[in-house]
Amino acid sequence: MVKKGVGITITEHIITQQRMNPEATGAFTSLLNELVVAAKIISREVNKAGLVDILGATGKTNVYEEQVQKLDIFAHQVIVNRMKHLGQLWCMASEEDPDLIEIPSQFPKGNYILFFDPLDGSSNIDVNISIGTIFGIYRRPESNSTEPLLSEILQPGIKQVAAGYFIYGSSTIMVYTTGNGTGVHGFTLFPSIGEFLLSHENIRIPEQGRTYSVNEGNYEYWDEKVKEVVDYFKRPDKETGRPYTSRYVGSLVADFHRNLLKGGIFMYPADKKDPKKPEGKLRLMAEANPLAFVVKEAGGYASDGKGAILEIEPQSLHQRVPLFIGSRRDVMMVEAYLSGKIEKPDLKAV
Ligand code: AHM
Ligand code: MG
Repeated sequence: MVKKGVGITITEHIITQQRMNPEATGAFTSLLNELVVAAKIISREVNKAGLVDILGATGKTNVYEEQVQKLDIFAHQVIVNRMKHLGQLWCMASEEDPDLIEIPSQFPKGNYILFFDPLDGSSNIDVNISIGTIFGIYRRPESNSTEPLLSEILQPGIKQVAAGYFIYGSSTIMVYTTGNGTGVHGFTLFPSIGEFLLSHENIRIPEQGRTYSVNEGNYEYWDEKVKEVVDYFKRPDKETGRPYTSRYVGSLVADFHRNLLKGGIFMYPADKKDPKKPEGKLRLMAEANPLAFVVKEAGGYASDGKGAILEIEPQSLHQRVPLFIGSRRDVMMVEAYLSGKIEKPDLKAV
């Protein structure tokens, strides 16, 4: 990994990127900057969590007899509160809110739409494993509507103008891209100065990985083809670098980040575990689309097993989708097999 340019702050970077776009107004810069502030606040709370036992169900008290809030609800509120007054957003949608989040009438509205998962990996919050915030930004479609309409807000992921995530781990890192060949860049939070500094410039995901990430506890709930493809990654074969190593943290952001840097494939297939979730667990708008946008820009690929995640026409705000994401060759092979283009899993066929 190239680690150069240390000393460039995220703000500086966003401004430089903005200058490359002649139509840019600065609106986008202020939007991203405010998101960074929200993430710093979330990061501080996440770091504090183990110390003050802030965790627990909403309404419980912590060791100091203070009213505590679930950390994911806290993160949701921080983002909504910081973003609503900016004047750059047309509306927002969060994984923690069933409805569209409108901008209160006392604040001006803008031309961007923000989708986010405030604290992804919620099952890992209280066990000190990395969790994250995921975001995807779209432009408001041209229309005469005076209020946000769901039918206009729901756009395919390919229309995102920026996407990324914050990972709260051994360090807090922000990874983002504005697409269109501008690259994927990572910034590490230096707590002593409170700034994100460029640490991972122009991240490229390896064409093929050596790692597969999936919750294999669901094996018996998968269809036969998914079982077969996972078995394939485990079967030894020198030529294609198998068996792959298994790595599954259970925080999408953490699993994705590792595979982005080192190569690999993350899978959350559809399963028969819960009849209410026939498409698997992950959400299209707040989770799959932003990471699909990032991975595409880094040279990778994301599929639902039939086609590109970024091309899916969303039908609802919280729609779930099977997700196969990571190194291009690995994901292409899985898609080719699951969609019937090749008869058996075979990395040499793609
Ligand atoms: P969440 O948004 O409620 O945290 O759920 C999403 C998380 C992902 O981070 C992770 O990849 C997945 O759920 C893990 O699910 P499972 O425990 O079923 O493997
Ligand atoms: Mg999530």
